[in-house]
Amino acid sequence: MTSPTNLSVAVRGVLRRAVDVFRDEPEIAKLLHQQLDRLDEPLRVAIAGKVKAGKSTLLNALVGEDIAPTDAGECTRVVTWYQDGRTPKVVMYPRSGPPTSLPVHRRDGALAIDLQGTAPEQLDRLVVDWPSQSLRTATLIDTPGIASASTEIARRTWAFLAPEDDSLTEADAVIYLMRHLHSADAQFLESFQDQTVARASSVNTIAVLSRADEVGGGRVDGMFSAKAIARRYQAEPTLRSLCQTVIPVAGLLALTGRTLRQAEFAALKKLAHSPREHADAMLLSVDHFLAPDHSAGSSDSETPTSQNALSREIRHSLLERFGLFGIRLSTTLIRQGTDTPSGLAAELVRRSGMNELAEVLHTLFTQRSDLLKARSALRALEHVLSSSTNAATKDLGGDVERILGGAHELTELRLLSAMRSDEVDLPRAEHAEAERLLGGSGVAPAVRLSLSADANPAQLQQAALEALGRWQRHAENPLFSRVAAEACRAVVRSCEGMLTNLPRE
Ligand SMILES: Nc1nc2c(ncn2[C@@H]2O[C@H](COP(=O)(O)OP(=O)(O)O)[C@@H](O)[C@H]2O)c(=O)[nH]1
Ligand SMILES: [Mg+2]
Repeated sequence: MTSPTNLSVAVRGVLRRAVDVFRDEPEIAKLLHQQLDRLDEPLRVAIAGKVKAGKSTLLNALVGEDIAPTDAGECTRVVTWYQDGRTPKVVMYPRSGPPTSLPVHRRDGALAIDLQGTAPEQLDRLVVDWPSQSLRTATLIDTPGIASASTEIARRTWAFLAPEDDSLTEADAVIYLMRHLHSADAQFLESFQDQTVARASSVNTIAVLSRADEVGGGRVDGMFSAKAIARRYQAEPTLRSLCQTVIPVAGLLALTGRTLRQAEFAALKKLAHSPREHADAMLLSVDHFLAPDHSAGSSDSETPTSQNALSREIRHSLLERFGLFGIRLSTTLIRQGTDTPSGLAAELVRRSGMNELAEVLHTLFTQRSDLLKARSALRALEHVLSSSTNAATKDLGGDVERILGGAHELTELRLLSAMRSDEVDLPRAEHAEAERLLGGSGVAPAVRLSLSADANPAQLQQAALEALGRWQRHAENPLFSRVAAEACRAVVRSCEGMLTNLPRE
Protein backbone atom coordinates (compact mmCIF):
# COMPACT_ATOMS: atom_id res chain seq x y z
CA MET A 1 0.00 0.00 0.00
CA THR A 2 1.25 3.48 -0.81
CA SER A 3 1.51 5.38 2.46
CA PRO A 4 0.42 9.04 2.43
CA THR A 5 4.04 10.07 2.37
CA ASN A 6 4.69 7.90 -0.66
CA LEU A 7 1.73 9.47 -2.36
CA SER A 8 3.03 12.95 -1.55
CA VAL A 9 6.45 11.96 -2.89
CA ALA A 10 4.90 10.69 -6.11
CA VAL A 11 2.81 13.84 -6.51
CA ARG A 12 5.80 16.07 -5.89
CA GLY A 13 7.75 14.09 -8.47
CA VAL A 14 5.14 14.45 -11.18
CA LEU A 15 4.68 18.16 -10.41
CA ARG A 16 8.44 18.74 -10.73
CA ARG A 17 8.51 16.94 -14.06
CA ALA A 18 5.58 19.09 -15.14
CA VAL A 19 7.41 22.28 -14.10
CA ASP A 20 10.26 21.16 -16.32
CA VAL A 21 7.98 20.36 -19.27
CA PHE A 22 6.30 23.76 -18.98
CA ARG A 23 9.46 25.77 -18.29
CA ASP A 24 8.86 27.92 -21.39
CA GLU A 25 5.30 28.72 -20.37
CA PRO A 26 5.83 30.93 -17.31
CA GLU A 27 2.13 31.24 -16.41
CA ILE A 28 1.66 27.49 -16.19
CA ALA A 29 5.05 26.91 -14.56
CA LYS A 30 4.10 29.44 -11.88
CA LEU A 31 0.82 27.71 -11.25
CA LEU A 32 2.57 24.36 -10.92
CA HIS A 33 5.10 25.85 -8.52
CA GLN A 34 2.22 27.10 -6.43
CA GLN A 35 0.83 23.58 -6.31
CA LEU A 36 4.21 22.32 -5.11
CA ASP A 37 4.36 24.98 -2.38
CA ARG A 38 0.85 24.17 -1.37
CA LEU A 39 1.84 20.63 -0.42
CA ASP A 40 3.93 22.12 2.41
CA GLU A 41 1.26 24.58 3.54
CA PRO A 42 -1.65 23.94 5.92
CA LEU A 43 -4.79 22.35 4.51
CA ARG A 44 -7.22 24.88 3.03
CA VAL A 45 -10.69 24.60 4.49
CA ALA A 46 -13.45 26.77 3.05
CA ILE A 47 -16.53 27.68 5.07
CA ALA A 48 -19.54 27.90 2.78
CA GLY A 49 -23.29 28.29 3.04
CA LYS A 50 -25.97 30.89 2.63
CA VAL A 51 -25.76 34.47 3.86
CA LYS A 52 -26.35 34.63 7.62
CA ALA A 53 -25.86 30.90 8.05
CA GLY A 54 -23.30 31.81 10.70
CA LYS A 55 -20.13 31.18 8.65
CA SER A 56 -18.02 34.05 9.93
CA THR A 57 -19.12 33.40 13.50
CA LEU A 58 -18.13 29.74 13.18
CA LEU A 59 -14.76 30.73 11.74
CA ASN A 60 -14.18 32.97 14.74
CA ALA A 61 -15.23 30.20 17.09
CA LEU A 62 -12.73 27.84 15.45
CA VAL A 63 -9.95 30.39 15.82
CA GLY A 64 -11.14 31.50 19.26
CA GLU A 65 -10.93 35.18 18.35
CA ASP A 66 -13.08 37.76 16.67
CA ILE A 67 -11.22 38.13 13.40
CA ALA A 68 -13.82 37.56 10.69
CA PRO A 69 -16.32 40.40 10.37
CA THR A 70 -19.88 39.15 10.89
CA ASP A 71 -23.27 40.32 9.65
CA ALA A 72 -23.54 42.53 6.63
CA GLY A 73 -20.48 44.80 6.36
CA GLU A 74 -18.83 45.18 2.96
CA CYS A 75 -15.92 42.90 3.93
CA THR A 76 -18.29 40.00 4.39
CA ARG A 77 -18.85 40.19 0.63
CA VAL A 78 -15.28 39.26 -0.22
CA VAL A 79 -13.68 35.81 -0.10
CA THR A 80 -11.25 36.14 2.83
CA TRP A 81 -8.39 33.83 3.74
CA TYR A 82 -7.22 33.55 7.34
CA GLN A 83 -3.79 32.04 7.67
CA ASP A 84 -1.29 31.70 10.47
CA GLY A 85 1.32 34.44 10.39
CA ARG A 86 3.91 35.86 12.71
CA THR A 87 2.24 39.26 12.98
CA PRO A 88 -1.27 40.41 12.09
CA LYS A 89 -1.43 41.58 8.49
CA VAL A 90 -4.22 42.25 6.00
CA VAL A 91 -3.59 42.30 2.26
CA MET A 92 -6.19 42.93 -0.41
CA TYR A 93 -5.84 41.40 -3.85
CA PRO A 94 -7.76 43.32 -6.50
CA ARG A 95 -8.96 41.52 -9.63
CA SER A 96 -6.46 43.52 -11.58
CA GLY A 97 -3.44 45.37 -10.31
CA PRO A 98 -0.98 44.70 -7.49
CA PRO A 99 -1.96 43.70 -3.94
CA THR A 100 -2.17 46.40 -1.25
CA SER A 101 -1.58 46.12 2.49
CA LEU A 102 -4.35 47.44 4.70
CA PRO A 103 -3.93 48.78 8.24
CA VAL A 104 -4.74 46.34 11.06
CA HIS A 105 -7.31 47.86 13.44
CA ARG A 106 -9.05 46.33 16.40
CA ARG A 107 -12.45 47.56 17.53
CA ASP A 108 -13.91 46.08 20.74
CA GLY A 109 -11.40 43.28 20.50
CA ALA A 110 -12.53 42.44 16.95
CA LEU A 111 -10.48 42.86 13.79
CA ALA A 112 -11.90 45.72 11.73
CA ILE A 113 -11.00 45.69 8.04
CA ASP A 114 -11.34 48.94 6.14
CA LEU A 115 -11.23 48.53 2.37
CA GLN A 116 -10.29 52.21 2.07
CA GLY A 117 -12.80 52.97 -0.61
CA THR A 118 -12.23 49.94 -2.81
CA ALA A 119 -15.54 48.34 -3.82
CA PRO A 120 -15.83 44.67 -2.73
CA GLU A 121 -16.74 43.77 -6.34
CA GLN A 122 -13.27 44.84 -7.45
CA LEU A 123 -11.53 42.47 -5.10
CA ASP A 124 -10.47 38.95 -5.83
CA ARG A 125 -9.77 38.19 -2.16
CA LEU A 126 -8.50 39.44 1.17
CA VAL A 127 -5.73 37.57 2.94
CA VAL A 128 -5.41 37.98 6.69
CA ASP A 129 -2.31 36.77 8.51
CA TRP A 130 -3.01 36.12 12.17
CA PRO A 131 -0.84 34.40 14.76
CA SER A 132 -2.98 31.46 15.82
CA GLN A 133 -2.38 27.87 16.77
CA SER A 134 -5.60 26.71 15.11
CA LEU A 135 -4.67 28.32 11.80
CA ARG A 136 -1.45 26.34 11.82
CA THR A 137 -3.33 23.13 11.02
CA ALA A 138 -5.71 24.69 8.52
CA THR A 139 -6.02 27.93 6.62
CA LEU A 140 -9.67 28.95 6.86
CA ILE A 141 -11.45 30.59 3.96
CA ASP A 142 -14.56 32.64 4.71
CA THR A 143 -16.87 32.88 1.72
CA PRO A 144 -19.80 35.16 0.97
CA GLY A 145 -23.18 33.45 0.90
CA ILE A 146 -24.72 31.25 -1.74
CA ALA A 147 -28.27 31.62 -3.05
CA SER A 148 -28.21 34.95 -1.34
CA ALA A 149 -30.32 37.98 -2.03
CA SER A 150 -27.44 39.34 -4.04
CA THR A 151 -26.76 37.14 -7.03
CA GLU A 152 -23.42 38.84 -7.47
CA ILE A 153 -22.26 37.62 -4.05
CA ALA A 154 -23.57 34.15 -4.77
CA ARG A 155 -21.83 34.12 -8.12
CA ARG A 156 -18.50 34.84 -6.51
CA THR A 157 -18.81 32.08 -3.95
CA TRP A 158 -19.75 29.61 -6.66
CA ALA A 159 -16.86 30.78 -8.78
CA PHE A 160 -14.53 30.15 -5.87
CA LEU A 161 -15.78 26.78 -4.76
CA ALA A 162 -17.12 25.24 -7.91
CA PRO A 163 -15.63 27.07 -10.85
CA GLU A 164 -17.39 26.20 -14.07
CA ASP A 165 -14.66 26.92 -16.55
CA ASP A 166 -11.77 26.04 -14.34
CA SER A 167 -11.53 23.00 -12.14
CA LEU A 168 -8.87 24.54 -9.91
CA THR A 169 -11.00 24.69 -6.82
CA GLU A 170 -8.76 26.32 -4.31
CA ALA A 171 -10.05 24.69 -1.15
CA ASP A 172 -8.97 21.18 -0.16
CA ALA A 173 -12.01 20.68 2.05
CA VAL A 174 -15.31 22.39 2.83
CA ILE A 175 -17.41 22.94 5.92
CA TYR A 176 -20.90 23.59 4.61
CA LEU A 177 -23.30 25.40 6.92
CA MET A 178 -27.04 25.06 6.62
CA ARG A 179 -29.76 26.20 8.95
CA HIS A 180 -32.60 24.14 7.51
CA LEU A 181 -32.28 21.88 4.54
CA HIS A 182 -33.18 23.91 1.54
CA SER A 183 -33.08 22.91 -2.11
CA ALA A 184 -30.43 25.53 -2.79
CA ASP A 185 -28.20 23.80 -0.24
CA ALA A 186 -28.47 20.41 -1.90
CA GLN A 187 -27.90 21.95 -5.31
CA PHE A 188 -24.80 23.68 -4.09
CA LEU A 189 -23.33 20.58 -2.51
CA GLU A 190 -24.00 18.66 -5.70
CA SER A 191 -22.16 21.15 -7.83
CA PHE A 192 -19.16 20.82 -5.58
CA GLN A 193 -18.81 17.15 -6.39
CA ASP A 194 -15.97 17.12 -8.80
CA GLN A 195 -16.12 15.00 -11.87
CA THR A 196 -12.42 14.55 -12.38
CA VAL A 197 -9.66 13.02 -10.30
CA ALA A 198 -11.03 11.22 -7.30
CA ARG A 199 -14.74 11.89 -7.88
CA ALA A 200 -14.94 11.96 -4.16
CA SER A 201 -15.93 15.34 -2.92
CA SER A 202 -18.27 14.00 -0.27
CA VAL A 203 -15.15 12.86 1.53
CA ASN A 204 -13.90 16.39 1.87
CA THR A 205 -17.18 17.98 2.88
CA ILE A 206 -18.65 18.17 6.36
CA ALA A 207 -22.07 19.70 6.88
CA VAL A 208 -22.91 21.74 9.93
CA LEU A 209 -26.46 22.36 11.10
CA SER A 210 -25.65 25.91 12.11
CA ARG A 211 -27.14 28.27 14.68
CA ALA A 212 -28.31 25.07 16.31
CA ASP A 213 -29.34 26.91 19.48
CA GLU A 214 -32.17 28.53 17.53
CA VAL A 215 -33.66 25.20 16.45
CA GLY A 216 -35.70 24.69 19.60
CA GLY A 217 -36.89 28.30 19.63
CA GLY A 218 -34.23 29.11 22.21
CA ARG A 219 -35.35 26.52 24.75
CA VAL A 220 -32.58 25.30 27.00
CA ASP A 221 -33.01 21.75 25.67
CA GLY A 222 -32.98 23.05 22.09
CA MET A 223 -29.65 21.44 21.30
CA PHE A 224 -31.30 18.01 21.73
CA SER A 225 -33.79 18.83 18.98
CA ALA A 226 -30.91 20.05 16.84
CA LYS A 227 -29.11 16.76 17.34
CA ALA A 228 -32.21 14.81 16.31
CA ILE A 229 -32.61 16.94 13.17
CA ALA A 230 -28.94 16.53 12.29
CA ARG A 231 -29.28 12.76 12.58
CA ARG A 232 -32.30 12.84 10.30
CA TYR A 233 -30.48 14.94 7.72
CA GLN A 234 -27.54 12.59 7.89
CA ALA A 235 -29.72 9.64 6.99
CA GLU A 236 -31.13 11.36 3.91
CA PRO A 237 -29.68 9.78 0.78
CA THR A 238 -29.00 13.12 -0.95
CA LEU A 239 -27.09 14.53 1.96
CA ARG A 240 -25.32 11.27 2.70
CA SER A 241 -23.93 11.29 -0.80
CA LEU A 242 -22.81 14.89 -0.54
CA CYS A 243 -21.09 15.13 2.80
CA GLN A 244 -19.56 12.89 5.40
CA THR A 245 -21.59 13.87 8.38
CA VAL A 246 -23.94 16.53 9.73
CA ILE A 247 -23.05 18.12 13.05
CA PRO A 248 -25.23 20.57 14.97
CA VAL A 249 -23.19 23.55 16.17
CA ALA A 250 -24.10 26.81 17.89
CA GLY A 251 -21.12 28.82 16.68
CA LEU A 252 -22.11 31.92 18.60
CA LEU A 253 -22.17 30.03 21.88
CA ALA A 254 -18.77 28.51 21.16
CA LEU A 255 -17.24 31.85 20.24
CA THR A 256 -18.65 33.57 23.30
CA GLY A 257 -17.48 30.69 25.46
CA ARG A 258 -14.00 30.92 24.04
CA THR A 259 -13.82 34.68 24.54
CA LEU A 260 -15.96 35.12 27.68
CA ARG A 261 -15.27 38.30 29.61
CA GLN A 262 -15.35 38.79 33.36
CA ALA A 263 -17.91 41.61 33.06
CA GLU A 264 -20.27 39.38 31.09
CA PHE A 265 -20.09 36.72 33.74
CA ALA A 266 -20.83 39.35 36.41
CA ALA A 267 -23.87 40.60 34.48
CA LEU A 268 -25.24 37.08 33.99
CA LYS A 269 -24.70 36.31 37.64
CA LYS A 270 -26.69 39.38 38.59
CA LEU A 271 -29.47 38.26 36.30
CA ALA A 272 -29.40 34.70 37.60
CA HIS A 273 -29.72 35.87 41.17
CA SER A 274 -32.41 38.50 40.59
CA PRO A 275 -35.98 37.55 41.64
CA ARG A 276 -36.89 34.43 39.72
CA GLU A 277 -40.23 35.46 38.24
CA HIS A 278 -38.79 38.72 36.90
CA ALA A 279 -35.83 36.98 35.36
CA ASP A 280 -38.09 34.33 33.80
CA ALA A 281 -40.48 36.93 32.39
CA MET A 282 -37.58 38.83 30.97
CA LEU A 283 -36.16 35.76 29.25
CA LEU A 284 -39.46 34.98 27.50
CA SER A 285 -38.40 36.71 24.29
CA VAL A 286 -35.93 39.18 22.86
CA ASP A 287 -38.58 41.91 23.14
CA HIS A 288 -39.17 41.15 26.80
CA PHE A 289 -35.45 41.12 27.42
CA LEU A 290 -34.99 44.53 25.87
CA ALA A 291 -38.20 46.08 27.22
CA PRO A 292 -37.48 49.29 29.16
CA ASP A 293 -39.01 47.97 32.37
CA HIS A 294 -40.93 44.77 32.34
CA SER A 295 -42.80 45.33 35.59
CA ALA A 296 -43.77 48.94 34.90
CA GLY A 297 -47.32 49.48 36.05
CA SER A 298 -47.41 46.34 38.11
CA SER A 299 -48.48 46.59 41.69
CA ASP A 300 -45.18 45.72 43.31
CA SER A 301 -43.12 48.35 41.56
CA GLU A 302 -40.99 48.53 44.69
CA THR A 303 -39.30 45.24 43.75
CA PRO A 304 -36.03 45.83 41.92
CA THR A 305 -36.59 44.32 38.49
CA SER A 306 -34.07 42.35 36.52
CA GLN A 307 -34.09 45.08 33.91
CA ASN A 308 -33.03 47.52 36.56
CA ALA A 309 -30.19 45.26 37.44
CA LEU A 310 -28.73 45.51 33.95
CA SER A 311 -28.55 48.59 31.78
CA ARG A 312 -30.16 48.43 28.36
CA GLU A 313 -26.73 48.67 26.80
CA ILE A 314 -25.51 45.63 28.70
CA ARG A 315 -28.64 43.68 27.80
CA HIS A 316 -28.09 44.55 24.13
CA SER A 317 -24.54 43.39 24.19
CA LEU A 318 -25.44 40.19 26.08
CA LEU A 319 -27.99 39.37 23.37
CA GLU A 320 -25.47 39.99 20.66
CA ARG A 321 -22.84 37.84 22.29
CA PHE A 322 -24.95 35.00 23.72
CA GLY A 323 -28.29 35.02 21.92
CA LEU A 324 -31.39 34.41 24.01
CA PHE A 325 -30.59 30.71 24.29
CA GLY A 326 -27.10 31.46 25.57
CA ILE A 327 -28.43 33.84 28.22
CA ARG A 328 -31.06 31.33 29.36
CA LEU A 329 -28.51 28.56 29.46
CA SER A 330 -25.94 30.66 31.31
CA THR A 331 -28.35 31.83 34.00
CA THR A 332 -29.56 28.26 34.46
CA LEU A 333 -26.00 27.03 34.79
CA ILE A 334 -25.10 29.75 37.28
CA ARG A 335 -28.17 28.95 39.37
CA GLN A 336 -27.15 25.29 39.31
CA GLY A 337 -23.78 26.18 40.77
CA THR A 338 -21.41 27.21 37.97
CA ASP A 339 -19.58 29.93 39.83
CA THR A 340 -16.55 30.96 37.77
CA PRO A 341 -16.17 32.53 34.33
CA SER A 342 -13.91 29.68 33.24
CA GLY A 343 -16.45 27.10 34.39
CA LEU A 344 -19.21 28.83 32.46
CA ALA A 345 -16.98 29.27 29.40
CA ALA A 346 -16.13 25.57 29.28
CA GLU A 347 -19.77 24.57 29.67
CA LEU A 348 -20.89 26.91 26.87
CA VAL A 349 -18.28 25.48 24.52
CA ARG A 350 -19.19 21.94 25.53
CA ARG A 351 -22.88 22.50 24.84
CA SER A 352 -22.26 24.36 21.58
CA GLY A 353 -21.31 21.18 19.71
CA MET A 354 -17.93 22.72 18.94
CA ASN A 355 -15.94 19.90 20.52
CA GLU A 356 -17.69 17.35 18.30
CA LEU A 357 -16.99 19.50 15.25
CA ALA A 358 -13.33 19.87 16.22
CA GLU A 359 -13.04 16.12 16.63
CA VAL A 360 -14.59 15.44 13.24
CA LEU A 361 -12.39 18.05 11.58
CA HIS A 362 -9.40 16.38 13.15
CA THR A 363 -10.22 12.82 12.12
CA LEU A 364 -11.64 13.56 8.69
CA PHE A 365 -9.56 16.52 7.54
CA THR A 366 -6.39 17.04 9.56
CA GLN A 367 -5.39 13.38 9.73
CA ARG A 368 -5.99 13.14 5.99
CA SER A 369 -4.35 16.43 5.23
CA ASP A 370 -1.55 15.07 3.00
CA LEU A 371 -3.99 12.96 1.06
CA LEU A 372 -6.44 15.82 0.50
CA LYS A 373 -3.64 18.14 -0.57
CA ALA A 374 -2.19 15.55 -2.93
CA ARG A 375 -5.64 15.09 -4.38
CA SER A 376 -6.02 18.84 -4.96
CA ALA A 377 -2.61 18.98 -6.64
CA LEU A 378 -3.47 16.08 -8.96
CA ARG A 379 -6.71 17.82 -9.90
CA ALA A 380 -4.83 20.99 -10.72
CA LEU A 381 -2.31 19.07 -12.79
CA GLU A 382 -5.00 17.13 -14.64
CA HIS A 383 -6.62 20.43 -15.49
CA VAL A 384 -3.39 21.90 -16.84
CA LEU A 385 -2.75 18.78 -18.91
CA SER A 386 -6.24 18.67 -20.34
CA SER A 387 -5.98 22.18 -21.71
CA SER A 388 -2.44 21.96 -23.00
CA THR A 389 -1.25 21.12 -26.48
CA ASN A 390 2.31 20.44 -25.34
CA ALA A 391 3.37 17.05 -26.75
CA ALA A 392 5.10 15.99 -23.53
CA THR A 393 1.83 16.10 -21.61
CA LYS A 394 0.99 12.58 -22.71
CA ASP A 395 3.76 11.10 -20.56
CA LEU A 396 2.73 13.27 -17.65
CA GLY A 397 -0.86 12.14 -18.11
CA GLY A 398 0.35 8.56 -17.89
CA ASP A 399 2.18 9.38 -14.65
CA VAL A 400 -0.95 10.90 -13.16
CA GLU A 401 -2.96 7.84 -14.18
CA ARG A 402 -0.43 5.56 -12.53
CA ILE A 403 -0.51 7.54 -9.29
CA LEU A 404 -4.30 7.52 -9.29
CA GLY A 405 -4.45 3.80 -9.93
CA GLY A 406 -1.66 2.89 -7.52
CA ALA A 407 -2.48 4.94 -4.46
CA HIS A 408 -4.77 2.90 -2.30
CA GLU A 409 -5.74 5.96 -0.21
CA LEU A 410 -7.31 7.48 -3.32
CA THR A 411 -9.15 4.24 -4.00
CA GLU A 412 -10.43 4.39 -0.43
CA LEU A 413 -11.72 7.93 -0.97
CA ARG A 414 -13.37 7.01 -4.24
CA LEU A 415 -15.01 3.98 -2.72
CA LEU A 416 -16.18 5.80 0.38
CA SER A 417 -17.84 8.32 -1.87
CA ALA A 418 -19.51 5.58 -3.90
CA MET A 419 -20.67 3.84 -0.74
CA ARG A 420 -22.17 7.03 0.60
CA SER A 421 -24.09 7.41 -2.66
CA ASP A 422 -25.44 3.88 -2.18
CA GLU A 423 -23.68 2.64 -5.29
CA VAL A 424 -22.21 -0.39 -3.51
CA ASP A 425 -24.80 -3.04 -2.77
CA LEU A 426 -23.37 -4.72 0.31
CA PRO A 427 -25.67 -5.95 3.10
CA ARG A 428 -26.23 -3.28 5.72
CA ALA A 429 -23.88 -4.57 8.43
CA GLU A 430 -21.05 -5.24 5.98
CA HIS A 431 -21.64 -1.85 4.38
CA ALA A 432 -21.13 -0.09 7.72
CA GLU A 433 -18.03 -2.12 8.56
CA ALA A 434 -16.53 -1.57 5.12
CA GLU A 435 -16.99 2.18 5.44
CA ARG A 436 -15.19 2.15 8.76
CA LEU A 437 -12.36 -0.11 7.58
CA LEU A 438 -11.85 2.13 4.56
CA GLY A 439 -11.34 5.07 6.92
CA GLY A 440 -14.79 6.66 6.69
CA SER A 441 -14.84 7.53 10.39
CA GLY A 442 -11.16 8.39 10.58
CA VAL A 443 -7.94 6.90 9.30
CA ALA A 444 -6.36 5.73 12.57
CA PRO A 445 -6.22 1.91 12.77
CA ALA A 446 -8.06 1.88 16.11
CA VAL A 447 -10.95 3.84 14.55
CA ARG A 448 -11.03 1.62 11.48
CA LEU A 449 -11.06 -1.49 13.65
CA SER A 450 -13.63 -0.14 16.17
CA LEU A 451 -11.20 -0.41 19.04
CA SER A 452 -10.62 2.16 21.73
CA ALA A 453 -7.88 4.71 21.15
CA ASP A 454 -5.63 3.06 23.74
CA ALA A 455 -5.74 -0.43 22.20
CA ASN A 456 -2.27 -2.00 22.29
CA PRO A 457 -0.40 -3.23 19.19
CA ALA A 458 -1.31 -6.87 19.90
CA GLN A 459 -5.02 -6.04 20.02
CA LEU A 460 -4.78 -4.00 16.83
CA GLN A 461 -2.88 -6.77 15.12
CA GLN A 462 -5.42 -9.37 16.20
CA ALA A 463 -8.41 -7.28 15.10
CA ALA A 464 -6.79 -6.44 11.77
CA LEU A 465 -6.04 -10.13 11.10
CA GLU A 466 -9.62 -11.08 11.89
CA ALA A 467 -10.97 -8.33 9.66
CA LEU A 468 -8.64 -9.42 6.89
CA GLY A 469 -9.87 -13.02 7.07
CA ARG A 470 -13.49 -11.94 7.15
CA TRP A 471 -13.16 -9.65 4.17
CA GLN A 472 -11.16 -12.15 2.15
CA ARG A 473 -14.13 -14.49 2.54
CA HIS A 474 -16.57 -11.71 1.60
CA ALA A 475 -14.50 -11.02 -1.51
CA GLU A 476 -15.08 -14.63 -2.59
CA ASN A 477 -18.79 -14.60 -1.81
CA PRO A 478 -20.54 -15.65 -5.06
CA LEU A 479 -23.74 -13.90 -3.98
CA PHE A 480 -22.12 -10.47 -3.98
CA SER A 481 -22.34 -8.33 -7.10
CA ARG A 482 -19.25 -7.38 -9.06
CA VAL A 483 -19.23 -3.89 -7.52
CA ALA A 484 -19.62 -5.26 -4.01
CA ALA A 485 -16.82 -7.79 -4.58
CA GLU A 486 -14.57 -5.01 -5.82
CA ALA A 487 -15.30 -3.05 -2.65
CA CYS A 488 -14.48 -6.14 -0.58
CA ARG A 489 -11.12 -6.46 -2.31
CA ALA A 490 -10.35 -2.82 -1.51
CA VAL A 491 -11.25 -3.44 2.14
CA VAL A 492 -8.87 -6.42 2.07
CA ARG A 493 -6.12 -4.10 0.87
CA SER A 494 -6.91 -1.61 3.63
CA CYS A 495 -6.57 -4.42 6.18
CA GLU A 496 -3.29 -5.57 4.63
CA GLY A 497 -2.08 -1.98 4.70
CA MET A 498 -2.87 -1.72 8.39
CA LEU A 499 -1.08 -4.97 9.14
CA THR A 500 2.01 -3.78 7.28
CA ASN A 501 2.07 -0.43 9.04
CA LEU A 502 1.07 -1.41 12.58
CA PRO A 503 3.86 -0.92 15.10
CA ARG A 504 5.57 -4.14 16.11
CA GLU A 505 5.26 -5.13 19.74
N1 LIG B 1 -28.27 32.43 17.98
C1 LIG B 1 -27.23 32.32 17.18
N2 LIG B 1 -26.92 33.31 16.32
C2 LIG B 1 -25.86 33.16 15.51
C3 LIG B 1 -25.07 31.99 15.53
N3 LIG B 1 -24.09 32.12 14.60
C4 LIG B 1 -24.27 33.34 14.05
N4 LIG B 1 -25.33 33.97 14.59
C5 LIG B 1 -25.80 35.32 14.27
O1 LIG B 1 -26.27 35.31 12.93
C6 LIG B 1 -25.90 36.49 12.26
C7 LIG B 1 -25.10 36.16 11.00
O2 LIG B 1 -23.91 35.54 11.38
P1 LIG B 1 -22.62 35.56 10.43
O3 LIG B 1 -21.58 34.75 11.11
O4 LIG B 1 -22.26 36.94 10.03
O5 LIG B 1 -23.20 34.77 9.17
P2 LIG B 1 -22.59 34.62 7.70
O6 LIG B 1 -23.30 35.60 6.83
O7 LIG B 1 -22.91 33.22 7.29
O8 LIG B 1 -21.12 34.87 7.79
C8 LIG B 1 -25.10 37.31 13.27
O9 LIG B 1 -25.94 38.27 13.84
C9 LIG B 1 -24.67 36.30 14.30
O10 LIG B 1 -24.53 36.85 15.59
C10 LIG B 1 -25.42 30.94 16.45
O11 LIG B 1 -24.79 29.88 16.54
N5 LIG B 1 -26.51 31.16 17.24
MG1 LIG C 1 -19.89 36.24 6.83
